[in-house]
Amino acid sequence: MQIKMATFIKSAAEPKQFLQFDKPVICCTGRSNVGKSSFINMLANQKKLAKTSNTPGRTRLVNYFDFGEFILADLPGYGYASVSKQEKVKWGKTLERFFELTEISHVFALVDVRHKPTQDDKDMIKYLYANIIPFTVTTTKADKLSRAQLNKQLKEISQELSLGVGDIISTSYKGYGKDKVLEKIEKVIENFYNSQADSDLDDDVGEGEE
Ligand SMILES: Nc1nc2c(ncn2[C@@H]2O[C@H](COP(=O)(O)OP(=O)(O)OP(=O)(O)O)[C@@H](O)[C@H]2O)c(=O)[nH]1
Ligand SMILES: [Mg+2]
Repeated sequence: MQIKMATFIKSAAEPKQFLQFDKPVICCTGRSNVGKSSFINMLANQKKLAKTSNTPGRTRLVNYFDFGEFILADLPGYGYASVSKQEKVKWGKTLERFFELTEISHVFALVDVRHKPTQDDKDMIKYLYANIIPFTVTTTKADKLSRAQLNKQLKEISQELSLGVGDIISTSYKGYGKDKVLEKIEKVIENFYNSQADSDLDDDVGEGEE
């Protein structure tokens, strides 16, 4: 698939501002500074669609982007050490409410390929598992490693997260891995409309019986 358009829709600071859509919603999660906003820009083929920053904790809101066939939501990063405990709890709650209130078709759970997944990364992935939210662990910053280092890291990350190496998509904001991400998104979109068609069919059956 090809991305034909990508525009910013809106930021939401609190649950009552969260939006509902009639197209699939795909999210990016990950630690502050992992490269969520850069990942979105890479997919959009735009440099400044999502604001990126050297300062961790830049994205403090849920930012919605319209990608035509789907919605991409950039979520606040977790695990930012210099944030007050109070603020961390608030972000955690906002994220949790987001997951509760939004029908999510897929999550790209981003982890930095240079490091072992942190406890926060593991907790995030556990949360997705427990809540039956489909996700793909996606590593960022592949351009910072040699091919050999990259393979070694991918192996270690997959072991840490009890995944197969083949389950992980490795990316870089320079475009590496973009084709695999788009392939995944294409399947997510297909599933979304197939399951919608199925539930329409169920509705029809229901009406016929009345
Ligand atoms: N070399 C390299 N740098 C990257 C890559 N992705 C992100 N970065 C850099 O990492 C820093 C953080 O990127 P962001 O995209 O702002 O990270 P974020 O996850 O959105 O961060 P928060 O909004 O703070 O949670 C920036 O300096 C980016 O330029 C990548 O694939 N390769
Ligand atoms: Mg960001």
